Amino acid sequence: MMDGALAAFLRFFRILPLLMALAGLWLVAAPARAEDLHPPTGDVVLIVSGAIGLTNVAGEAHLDRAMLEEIGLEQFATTTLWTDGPQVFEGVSLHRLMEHLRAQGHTLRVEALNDYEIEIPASEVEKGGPLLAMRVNGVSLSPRDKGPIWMVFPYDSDARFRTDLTYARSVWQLGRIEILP
Ligand SMILES: Nc1nc2c(c(=O)[nH]1)N[C@H]1C(S)=C(S)[C@@H](COP(=O)(O)O)O[C@H]1N2
Ligand SMILES: [Mo]
Repeated sequence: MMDGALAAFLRFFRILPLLMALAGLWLVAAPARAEDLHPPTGDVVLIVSGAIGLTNVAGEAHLDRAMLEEIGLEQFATTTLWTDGPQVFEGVSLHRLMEHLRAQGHTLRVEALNDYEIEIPASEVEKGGPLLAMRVNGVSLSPRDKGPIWMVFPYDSDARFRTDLTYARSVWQLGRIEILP
């Protein structure tokens, strides 16, 4: 009896370094995962859900303005059907956002705050294509003026952006993108 207890005690000490190594690994790995996409601190302006590799809230990516700006701002000037004269749009490239969140799907369902929604094939989310604009001519877009996010295309740069399909994809008051497989 005594021998058995002693043997078990000694066995525990033999695997103790392994247990400590595993605990150490967990301590290092757990915070690193949490840092991949930190929780939003400001108002959430965009929720991305579905087939993405980075999430922070309930299996979705909840993004505030600062988080979108951290991904990288881009801008271009173009005229649009809905504005007078050339406008400078500034925001995050949809292509870049999809890369950042490690999106895997083939279709994006883009949803506005007002129930409008439309699907876009992932293959058409190209560099130099759709921009999630947060500012026009340096001024933040408010919800009453097509904000907080307006998906615009560089309409002036190529005739393929001046089609009814692209106009229909120019979703304003954009609030959510679901990545479908
Ligand atoms: N939020 C939102 N974005 C939208 C729409 C809409 O109803 N709501 N309509 C889309 C469609 S179908 C087109 S053709 C263009 C142009 O809409 P307009 O003719 O009302 O200017 O905006 C697109 N973006
Ligand atoms: Mo439309």
